[in-house]
This record gives sequence, C-alpha cells and structure tokens, in this order.
Amino acid sequence: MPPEPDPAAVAVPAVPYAFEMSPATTALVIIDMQRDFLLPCGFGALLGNDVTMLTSIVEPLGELLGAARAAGLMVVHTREGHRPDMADCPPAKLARGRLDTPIGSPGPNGRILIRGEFGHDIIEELAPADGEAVLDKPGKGTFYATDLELMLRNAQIRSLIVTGVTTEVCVHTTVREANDRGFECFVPADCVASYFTEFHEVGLKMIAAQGGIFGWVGSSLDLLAALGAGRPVLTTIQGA
Ligand code: TIU
Repeated sequence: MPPEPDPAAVAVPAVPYAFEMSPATTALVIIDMQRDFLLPCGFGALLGNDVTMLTSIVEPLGELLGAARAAGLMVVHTREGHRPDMADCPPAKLARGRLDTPIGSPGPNGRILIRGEFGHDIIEELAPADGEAVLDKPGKGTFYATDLELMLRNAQIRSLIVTGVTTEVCVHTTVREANDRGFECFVPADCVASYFTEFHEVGLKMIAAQGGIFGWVGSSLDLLAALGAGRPVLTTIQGA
C-alpha cells in the first residue's frame, strides 16, 4: 500500500522530477568525509588522486548539514575502514590494486583506513554533533555489514539525502543499496564528489536516468530553500 500523503512534505526541484520529502522521515547521510580521502597526504592522495576534487564540496555540505540540523533531520555520518586487526578486511580488498601503501600500512595520518587512526576520522569541518550516528563500514555501501537499515526503519525514515565521497563508488553503492530497500534517495550534485570528473558526471546521470532508476539528482541550494534555510535558486544540475 502506498504511504499516506504527508502534509509536511516539501517538493525539491530535481531531475527527473520534483523530489517530495518530509523532514520527519528524511535522513541526511554523509558518506566517508574522512581525512584519508580528503587530506593532501591521505590515502586518496597516495593513490595519485587530486584531493581538491573532493574538498570543493566541504563548504556546501557544511551548509546543508547546518540546515538539516536546524530542520531536525536525522543525520548519519559514515567512515570506511577496518578493525586494527583487519579481521573485517576481505583479502581481495587488501590485495586489490597491488598498492605500495595498502590498507593498514603506516602513513602520515596513521595506519591507512584503520579505525581509531587520525586519517580514518571525519574532517573537522563536518565533525559529527552529539547524538548523530557515526557508522563504521568495511565496504563501499553503507548498508553492507552495518546497522543502518535497522536504525532507519526504527526512526521511520523513508527518504535519504545522500552526500559525500566518492560519487561513483561509496555514494553510488549506497544509493543502489537504499533504492533496493525501498528508500527514496536525493543526491545534491554539489555535495558529492569524485577524483574523476567524468565518473562524477556520468554517475549522477545514471542515478536520475530512466525516470529516476536509482533516485533523484538536484542541488543543495534548492534543498536549503525547501528546508527553510535559503531562497529558491534556479540551478543547472551539472552532469544530470
Ligand atoms: N568512500 C569511497 O568512495 N571509497 C573509495 O575507495 N572511493 C574511491 O573512489 N576510491
């Protein structure tokens, strides 16, 4: 049976059509905004990536986080990484890439992608507030091997605003996982990022294609307006 119409619902401009959400049943999910992916001497940079591709979203995402908090949305932060003994790191993941500095090896920010290390934690600008959930995930998706689904169902969440890094890896995997579980996902294009412009753009197109096969793509400015934290702005959605 379809859910009852919600009088508190707002419509956010999006591709392929307006995204309807209610603050009471919507969670903001911030994926893997960790030092290991964002700092110039982190894991992402050691892989040869240009981290400025990712740091560009810190400011708009910070504004969205502030508006979500003010509107009373559930906020969930995630961190990709592993136990210090790495018992939860699949050997295939560890071996992948034949890296000189694999997961678990020492780096300038501590052991790479290991829980408790400086590099594994979330950047100060987006630090979780008291009471906000922080989920440690061993995989790319946020539903795999975490208690996210149980937490969302217990809180009667129906819609997710999915943000963070990287667009085509952890964000995409999470949107796909959420979609198959019946959650409706809105992805603000200016609050997700990739080390690769092409993957970012096509990743967003893939979400909204075919009538919104995985979800909706829009802008944080329109979300801010819908949450009562800004004025409606006509925007062009890059890559959608
Ligand atoms: N968080 C996330 O996307 N993890 C990755 O490993 N992403 C890459 O793009 N490498």
